[in-house]
Amino acid sequence: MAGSDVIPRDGSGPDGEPDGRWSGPWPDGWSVDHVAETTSTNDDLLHAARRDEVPDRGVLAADHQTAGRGRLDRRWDAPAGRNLLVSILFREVPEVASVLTQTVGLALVHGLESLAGRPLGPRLGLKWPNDVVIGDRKLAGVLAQRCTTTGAVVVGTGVNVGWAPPGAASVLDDLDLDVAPAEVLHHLLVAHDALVADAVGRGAAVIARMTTIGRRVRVLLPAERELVGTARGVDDVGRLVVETDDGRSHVLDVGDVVHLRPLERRPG
Ligand code: BT5
Repeated sequence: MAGSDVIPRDGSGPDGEPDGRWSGPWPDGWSVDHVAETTSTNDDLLHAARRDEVPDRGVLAADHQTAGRGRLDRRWDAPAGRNLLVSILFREVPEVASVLTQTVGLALVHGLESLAGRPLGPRLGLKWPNDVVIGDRKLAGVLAQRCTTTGAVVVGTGVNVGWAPPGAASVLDDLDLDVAPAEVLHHLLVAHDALVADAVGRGAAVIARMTTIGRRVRVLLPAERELVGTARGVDDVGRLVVETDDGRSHVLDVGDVVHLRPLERRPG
């Protein structure tokens, strides 16, 4: 995906650029709410989903989360006001729910390219299942949760805009972009609209940006099991296909991936 001229700028400010404020304007169809502090934007939207308070594509952003969560109840860290902490409620859920998660991740990649005004691949890409990475360092994580009563899905993302913990990447330091979290959200939503409008190209675009494919990986599985092999692809329902050294293929639903160095060939 090329730079800002490719992505339509619907809903941008009077001078054609979003102005970085939470008041918007936002692209059509998104209802964006912003709070200074909450426990977790995912938790808030999961509660709201049950009470019909928030519409489809309702968005909640916070400057600070006191209990920001990753997968498996891990923590998500960010100092107040520096990063994008946001969740989106999808009441209309496709048959394959992982499409929602992947689309948000890819929309972030495309949104950042739109902000930069140039392509940022192959360094900026997706890492299976739900990370956005620069090289092998995490720039953003995506957490999808289903509301058991309504079937709605909340997709939350934490993006390191101005701050990153040690070993992780940020938009400021690694892409050299000094932008406000609200601006990143604006570009993410515009890019999301473009991806939804091109449902056929979307799947291929996810695969094209999935840096895990072709890599030698260690996948940490539930119950402390692990698998080492080469990631061969992602199937139609978002599962990772890993070929182990004995030539067998394994199709994985869940897991944490570590990208390894390529196997060194022994001389002779
Ligand atoms: C994720 O989980 O990557 C999903 C993170 C989703 C956070 C958003 S923020 C808005 C919404 N509301 C929430 O409460 N959550 C969502 P996982 O793959 O499990 O990664 C979590 C791990 O990443 C932690 O155990 C840390 O090691 C690491 N980590 C924590 N904060 C980080 C950060 N800012 N940048 C990079 N890595 C981080």
